[in-house]
Amino acid sequence: GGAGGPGTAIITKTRTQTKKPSLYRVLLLNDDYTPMEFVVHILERFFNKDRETASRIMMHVHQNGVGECGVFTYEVAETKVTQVMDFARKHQHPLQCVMEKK
Ligand code: TYC
Repeated sequence: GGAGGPGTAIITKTRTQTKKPSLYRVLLLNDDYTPMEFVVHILERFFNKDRETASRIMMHVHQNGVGECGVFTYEVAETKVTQVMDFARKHQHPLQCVMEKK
């Protein structure tokens, strides 16, 4: 039976929005030249961190080489990376910002 003829069937599955968007970590990488204060400013300006949280993340990156600024959907993460990289370049700092799938 089924609309496609003998041996066919149409199965329709209805579900209420169980698909969650993929999430991406935005990471800052350490380098020897970008001023600590500049990194703290980046975290306040683009990741809405308070000064204390921003300072803690900056020191984590300084000591460990890499650290998480936030977790976002693809488009938002991409925008954050671009904003940070453009701002760092404008101020002639070598700061690197990347995203990775969680
Ligand atoms: N290591 C830099 C310094 O000593 C500070 C720094 C921290 C740079 C975090 C980049 O993502 C960074 N001035």
